[in-house]
Amino acid sequence: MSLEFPRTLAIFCKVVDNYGDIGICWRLARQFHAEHGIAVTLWVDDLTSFRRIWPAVDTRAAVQDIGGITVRHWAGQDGEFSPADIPDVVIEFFGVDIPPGYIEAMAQCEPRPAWINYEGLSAEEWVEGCHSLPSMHPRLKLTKHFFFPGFTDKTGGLLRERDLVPEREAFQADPAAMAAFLGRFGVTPNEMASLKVSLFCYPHAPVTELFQAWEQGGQAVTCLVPEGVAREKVAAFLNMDPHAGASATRGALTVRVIPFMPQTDYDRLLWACDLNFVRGEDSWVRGQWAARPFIWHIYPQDENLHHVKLRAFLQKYAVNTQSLVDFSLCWNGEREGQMDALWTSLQAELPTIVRRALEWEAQMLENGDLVSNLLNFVRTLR
Ligand code: TRH
Repeated sequence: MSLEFPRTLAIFCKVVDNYGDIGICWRLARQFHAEHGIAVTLWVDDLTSFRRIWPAVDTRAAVQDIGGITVRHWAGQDGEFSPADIPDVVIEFFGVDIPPGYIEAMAQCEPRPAWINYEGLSAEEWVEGCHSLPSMHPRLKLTKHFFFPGFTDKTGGLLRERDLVPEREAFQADPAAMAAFLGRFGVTPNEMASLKVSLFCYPHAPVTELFQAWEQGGQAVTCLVPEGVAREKVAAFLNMDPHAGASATRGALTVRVIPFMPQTDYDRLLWACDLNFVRGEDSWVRGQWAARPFIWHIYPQDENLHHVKLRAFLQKYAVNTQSLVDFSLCWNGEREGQMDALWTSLQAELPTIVRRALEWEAQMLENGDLVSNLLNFVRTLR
């Protein structure tokens, strides 16, 4: 265990829906522990969703050790806690309400723990102004600080493990390794020569229109869809139940349903494909670290607020790649458009978008990695 502050840390995670909340919290927990030797406790209320991205999880265990990290099933807001139970750093993910008894115990600690509210990722300008702002507890002698991931050095930066880029570069420099990885999901040598696309989107994406554009297109496309993604539209194309292993070819398009895989394998899927459709937050960030073109399907919010967030990101990312902007706005229902025409323009600009992906990576590397930035920040609070 690290002798340096902080030595202990807890993360509180509530799974609102889908997999991003636990996906991000599990990456955080693993990196704090593996790269900084911190004793980490992850409180999570939904072990079944957790198991989906990490098969080693025991969904019945109240407490379990996974790779040196203590995972506690967060079963409610009750419970008595003492200062001895409180770590050096407490992270509430996406503003979840930590059990009142736990907060009472935090206030009895001398010195107080660092209390972090880990916020969502956005490219909107206001984020820089809110990053690291304090918030005094209305009753107890406690101060919480807001910590925002982001795309500039006036934010917390992006989650990125120390070995992520070198590991990816080694994998992408090894065609046999990529063929072997995709071969596990039935991808044939012929399909390895086609345009390989991974498709991770929400059910309302215009998947049917995209499949039609690919089917009638001039270039062979192999689309890999994790089981459960866009079920109805994939089933319609396959004309069968879209279970893992199912596949069909029509025209220039082959669709293969692949298993929902452990998080580390999902990274390799992004690295082995030529174009990735990603969504939400965590796969969006992994898509940015894959050095490949990606299309982001943003998590829908009321009153189309998500369109503001989408445009803010495209403004920063899709510089001089108008086809990427047009396709993304249509993919997110922000603009009508002919999918076959939008696809033809995007396809023509893919080489430019690959170069943009590498430029963007170099830019994001300059901001440091989020976990190191967060640790440097909490050290300034001590
Ligand atoms: O699952 P998501 O839609 O999660 C969303 C977002 O996090 C959003 O911000 C949040 O508000 C909403 O949930 C409630 O998309 P995201 O963020 O990409 O998370 C998916 C996780 O699933 C990510 O960690 C990668 C992982 N994954 C696997 O481990 N294996 C797989 O096969 C696939 C497809 C994904």
